[in-house]
Amino acid sequence: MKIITSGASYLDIDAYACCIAYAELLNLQGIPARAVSSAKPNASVSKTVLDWGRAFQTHEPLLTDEFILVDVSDYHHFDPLVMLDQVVEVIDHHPGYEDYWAKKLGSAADIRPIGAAATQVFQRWQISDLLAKISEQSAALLATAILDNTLNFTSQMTTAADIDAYAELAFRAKLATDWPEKYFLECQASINSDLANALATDLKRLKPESNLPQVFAQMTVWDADALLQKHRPAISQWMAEQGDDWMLNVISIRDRKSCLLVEPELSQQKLNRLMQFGWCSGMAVVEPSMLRKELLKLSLSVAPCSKS
Ligand SMILES: [Mn+2]
Repeated sequence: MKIITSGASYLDIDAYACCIAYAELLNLQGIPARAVSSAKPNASVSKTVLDWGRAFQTHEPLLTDEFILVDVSDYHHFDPLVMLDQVVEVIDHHPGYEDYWAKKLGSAADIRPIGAAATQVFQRWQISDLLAKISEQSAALLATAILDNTLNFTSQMTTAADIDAYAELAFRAKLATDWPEKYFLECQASINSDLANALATDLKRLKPESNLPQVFAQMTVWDADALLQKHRPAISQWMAEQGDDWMLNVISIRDRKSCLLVEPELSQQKLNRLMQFGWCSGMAVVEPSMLRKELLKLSLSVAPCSKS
């Protein structure tokens, strides 16, 4: 059995969509495969998305299982059900582990800079000549993952392939033209209703020697100013409880900007080594918006922080 899974701590819409849509494709091709995860979906898996009703499957682990990882390639963060030496395929768009997997898996490692891993999975559907048979739900999931991960096509990571994939998938899923705005407003509503959970389920803990703050949270909303106006004190307090080196990237789709909330001086200094920021009372605005993986990429290109 091929087990399709992703990261350990939470599932965003991209990981969620890739697991489900890729399992569906392999099953259509006659390959036994299941979407399985120990992690819970985060705020990017909005209410309407959950209502599409495509849930993960349960699975009793067998020694003969093989693992396919989607939307993650850093093996420190794999779902705990994964047996590392039985990983047979990796599909991801995060930087840092390309060489490791290329050596291990050759062409079965598909790790490249692209807006969404969902686009990579879409391309597998396309190549398979089975696209006409994709379920409406899988098409809707992949399309929404592309919207989210490309920040409604405003991220610098967006490629022509992401735009083409969305057009094709949105058509097959019969998504309304106002779905992007509706989707990001739903994500914002979900964050508003449970702030601590939203922060905890899009948070990455990075190594101390990394050139980025050790606690790096991110959330994507329609209107970041409204969110921060309402919740800034609570957010700052929650983040400070996670450590003394932290940042939060609040991506505002409507305004095409990132609000970086970075209160510790040390954390601001780390970021200042990567690019210029105009700090103003613990915050800097970046236009156009930036994703965590873009900052990660920048951080890999400068010399490591000294471990003093
Ligand atoms: Mn992704």
